[in-house]
Amino acid sequence: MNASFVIMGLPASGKTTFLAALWHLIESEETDCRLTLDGYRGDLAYLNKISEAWRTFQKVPRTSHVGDMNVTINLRNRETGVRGMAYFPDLAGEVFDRQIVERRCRPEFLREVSEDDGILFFVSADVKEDNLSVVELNARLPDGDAIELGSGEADLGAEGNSSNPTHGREWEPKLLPAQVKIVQLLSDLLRPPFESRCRRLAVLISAWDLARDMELTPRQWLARHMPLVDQFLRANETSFRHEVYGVSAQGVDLEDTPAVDEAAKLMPSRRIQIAGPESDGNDLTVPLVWLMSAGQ
Ligand SMILES: Nc1nc2c(ncn2[C@@H]2O[C@H](COP(=O)(O)OP(=O)(O)OP(=O)(O)O)[C@@H](O)[C@H]2O)c(=O)[nH]1
Ligand SMILES: [Mg+2]
Repeated sequence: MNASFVIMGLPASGKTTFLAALWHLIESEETDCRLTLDGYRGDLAYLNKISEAWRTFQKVPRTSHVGDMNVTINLRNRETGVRGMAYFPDLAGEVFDRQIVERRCRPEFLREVSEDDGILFFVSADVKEDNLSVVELNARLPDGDAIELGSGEADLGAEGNSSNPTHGREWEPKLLPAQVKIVQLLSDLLRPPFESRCRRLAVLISAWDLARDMELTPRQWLARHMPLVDQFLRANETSFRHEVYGVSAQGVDLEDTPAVDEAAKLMPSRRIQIAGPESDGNDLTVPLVWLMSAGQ
């Protein structure tokens, strides 16, 4: 069951925190997981550094600051005894932002996608204002009547722009809503140079602790907050066999001191929460098992 996973996700979508929590979970064996650790290859110092940060309620470093990391973790299925190797490339989210804007990708990504046994696609539940309609956005523009007519050249800033707040920020591709970017990244995989085939896709809604009070299933959350992504996936079932999980790898919002104090009383692995289509628990290996079960 050698498996290569492709990890995708915009900046700050929870990729590294997931890897940090996963490494702690399978290395410490504090709780039972479907997959157990059977060895590793790659930068152990990096894995230990991020999982140490995770254990001590520190933010894991942004991948753009430390550089992309590739790790290979050997795993064994506790129930079947089948051994396998899982390859996790931990890339900075900026790599995916660049793909959207520049319409180019790295050759390694092309190769990884052609060999992939499943994609882990991270989407943060901490999206603010991503699903505002044009009407709602327009309502936020300053009132046109408030323009100071006749203020003339005296009002021009250093770059020749008026300092009047009604001169909004110029649009640029990075201002696209997250769900538009996500659909672009997924639809890229349907066209050359990517090989067109049916892929398994686990959508991991990270920071699930922030969404839990909404009492939605992860799939309902996606439909409510990222309807474009939901519709895209439903319309492309033959290209993406997908499952949606809510993942709270960190367990709490690190800015929420009382919640952090409360979480610190727990065994670290118990902080992890994952809501899946079948059950909830703390076993982060469940989406990996699902991805690896292709063809069964
Ligand atoms: N509340 C909450 N926040 C989380 C959780 N997991 C990650 N975060 C926060 O989400 C932010 C991004 O997490 P990262 O794991 O660094 O995300 P990333 O996708 O690796 O980001 P890049 O390396 O920049 O691409 C950080 O501020 C985390 O603290 C979680 O389970 N709950
Ligand atoms: Mg990262």
